[in-house]
Amino acid sequence: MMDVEVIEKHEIKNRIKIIKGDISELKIDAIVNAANNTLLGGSGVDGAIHKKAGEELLKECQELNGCKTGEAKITKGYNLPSDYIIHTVGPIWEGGNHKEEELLEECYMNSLNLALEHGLKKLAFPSISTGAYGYPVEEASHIALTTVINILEIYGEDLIEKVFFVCFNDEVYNTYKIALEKI
Ligand code: AR6
Repeated sequence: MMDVEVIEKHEIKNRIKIIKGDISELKIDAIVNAANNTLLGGSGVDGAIHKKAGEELLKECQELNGCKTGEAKITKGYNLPSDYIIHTVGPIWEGGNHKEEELLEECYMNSLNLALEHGLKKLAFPSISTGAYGYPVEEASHIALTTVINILEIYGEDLIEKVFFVCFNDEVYNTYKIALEKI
């Protein structure tokens, strides 16, 4: 027989879905962008989002005055299928002793808080910091999942219904799957 704690954890895990694909093609309340401090676009997921959303996104981003590492800002989705984009800036991996873990946690927390403030119940994250910023995906996936699970324990399904983790390739996808099973 499962105890209450196990059942609760199982229910929270059901609100998380790990999928493979291009986050810019997703139609959801909000997608999260792994941006940089300028918020003016770049390569990777940031490049794909800006390209698909169009010039209007860049214009709105120019008004935002950048974004500090670990913080998050919201814009409309423009030509994307999704309604909103939450831009967050992950830490650059510098070996692990430069507050990387804390800053990565903040990215997930601040993004979820912004979603909550705007009444956005379904959102999707890319694997923040694990591309150009070099954060090892095994560590990053564990941080991403545990941080989100802890927040979903506080905010019920009526507030945050579903969180998707969108993995761009098999390696990232498999790492997230294994990380979730271990929690
Ligand atoms: N959909 C989902 N995931 C993607 C996509 C996509 N379309 N494209 C790439 N990924 P990265 P970072 C994955 O480099 O490490 C930019 O230049 C990718 O495989 O996009 O946070 C910014 O402007 C990886 O698993 O973001 C910053 O300067 C993950 O997304 C810098 O890169 C993150 O890779 C941010 O670096």
